[in-house]
Amino acid sequence: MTDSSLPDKGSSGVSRRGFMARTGFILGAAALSGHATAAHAASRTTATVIGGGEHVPVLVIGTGYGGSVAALRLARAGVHVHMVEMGMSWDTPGSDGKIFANTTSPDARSYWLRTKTKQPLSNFFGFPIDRSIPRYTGILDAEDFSGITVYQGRGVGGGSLVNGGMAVTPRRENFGAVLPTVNADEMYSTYYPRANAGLGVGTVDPAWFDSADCYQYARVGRKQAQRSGFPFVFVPDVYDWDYMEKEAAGTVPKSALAGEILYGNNYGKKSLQKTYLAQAAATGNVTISPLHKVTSVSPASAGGYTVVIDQLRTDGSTEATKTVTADKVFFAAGSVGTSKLLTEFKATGRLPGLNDEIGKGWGDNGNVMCGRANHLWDPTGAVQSSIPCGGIDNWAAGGAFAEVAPLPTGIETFASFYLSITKNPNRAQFSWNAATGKVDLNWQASWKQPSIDMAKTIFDKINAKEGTIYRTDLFGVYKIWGDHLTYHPLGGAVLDRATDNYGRLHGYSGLYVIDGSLIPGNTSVNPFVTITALAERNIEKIITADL
Ligand code: FAE
Repeated sequence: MTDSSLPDKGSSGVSRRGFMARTGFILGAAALSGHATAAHAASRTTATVIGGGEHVPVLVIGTGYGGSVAALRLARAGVHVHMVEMGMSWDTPGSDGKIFANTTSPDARSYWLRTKTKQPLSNFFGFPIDRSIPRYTGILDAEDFSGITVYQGRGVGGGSLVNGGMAVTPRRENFGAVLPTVNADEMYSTYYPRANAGLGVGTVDPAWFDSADCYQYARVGRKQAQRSGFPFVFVPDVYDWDYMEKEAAGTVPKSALAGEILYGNNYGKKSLQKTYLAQAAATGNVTISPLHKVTSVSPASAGGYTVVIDQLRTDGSTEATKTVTADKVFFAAGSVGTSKLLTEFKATGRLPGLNDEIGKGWGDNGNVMCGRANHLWDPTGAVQSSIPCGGIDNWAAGGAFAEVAPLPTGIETFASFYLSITKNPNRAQFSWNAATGKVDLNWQASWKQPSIDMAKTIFDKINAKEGTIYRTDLFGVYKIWGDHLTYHPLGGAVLDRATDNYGRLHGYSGLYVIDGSLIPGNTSVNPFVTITALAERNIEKIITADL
């Protein structure tokens, strides 16, 4: 497959887009032994796309963390798994030779069916920075609900394609509030270690960190946190740290040091394509249909479930509608995706026996962003690694854990930037809107105030100590807080409420939830290690008891 199925930068159309839409995807023979290899080596396409009319033992909706764990473990247990993914396969370079667009120059590849970018940092020096792009099934979805924009990855690998790779296990003492019905001893002895190993988690070499230009911003963050009495902690990541050191040395193509992150990393980051999904493919038991979106699941008359799937074109239109049956269906479409499907299916009579917990318990992991303006003697560096590696832990005292995040603009900004995860208690609910035929989420914009208050327990103190101020130019004109968004949607089909204590949906044998929608709104840190560990726990039980 050549590179021409992806759009030219800034072009209004794309050539051979339909090719990807019609092409199936299997990760066969793709398992990578090293992670430094370019992402385009991570997968291989063949015409194995689901045809319609078939019967499959297990169908998994979505290819993010939960779906990938389910696929790998089921496949290793000898079960054939078909994965259905609404996003693209992300295995083919565009006309610039890269699979993924750079954060500083978004193009059609960057956003899911938008004609204008919706960058989380919408402004710079007060000026709006969003730009027009061709509508395309791009990698980052900025999904708007009335009170919040939820950012999500779209494609084979789900959120692992677009996220910062920060792989954080919650502190043991906080776990009881994260997943109250789960045995913490088992999680910390078995499933967190299993998840960390499967994801390829590692930590920056502290000695290299202390000397690397690309972490000047993090060292400034550390110095200022410590001067105000806050602990600075190194945060593990799935980025290949050896590869990053080579990037800094100039011996390999740059990814983290070229500012790649939000729209994909071309090298270095161990997305699920290179870890769980590659291993799943190596079993020979997993097939994936990209650009296929599940629209209906209902009991089949002969047993099992009828699943209706739209095959999408890269302009978002439907090329074909297919119907298959499956003995078992795993919902792994992410917190928002799974919650929307289940809420709709319950309300519209396709799965009326789901219980009243469906759609409830959704939270934003307390996400809020802010920037600070440093003095001229505290430059944060023109070249910043896009991969954060440290955080400020004020969870116990102030309810906030703040990532010291990069601003990879390529110029010196003297800005420190942070994404805080806070103990925001507010929880929203999804509901079916019959008038619009869509699922609504009742999150209110004002519900971010507790997050702002908790983040201020850190940054007001640092500003007072340093004699500095908040940046007001990153999220609008004179707007300090990035309080309109989340990167970390959680909940909507909460464990032991909408499901049993292992993700089996109440009311329907053979239907499971295995993604972030199981977690009731907050993980106290970045969520994907917990999503992966919980999926490892649940699938082990399901394989033993149900298959
Ligand atoms: P997810 O990974 O979202 O996968 C769901 C998949 O299902 C997606 O590929 C969807 O396209 C697909 N899908 C949805 N609906 C359908 C449908 N109807 N039919 C077929 N397919 C469908 O779910 N977390 C961290 O722990 N550390 C970080 O550093 C971090 N940084 C982030 C940065 C950004 C910009 C973003 C957006 C997220 C970040 N996250 C981070 C969050 C993390 O990626 C997220 O919690 C997980 O990806 C959620 O995993 P799930 O398996 O629940």
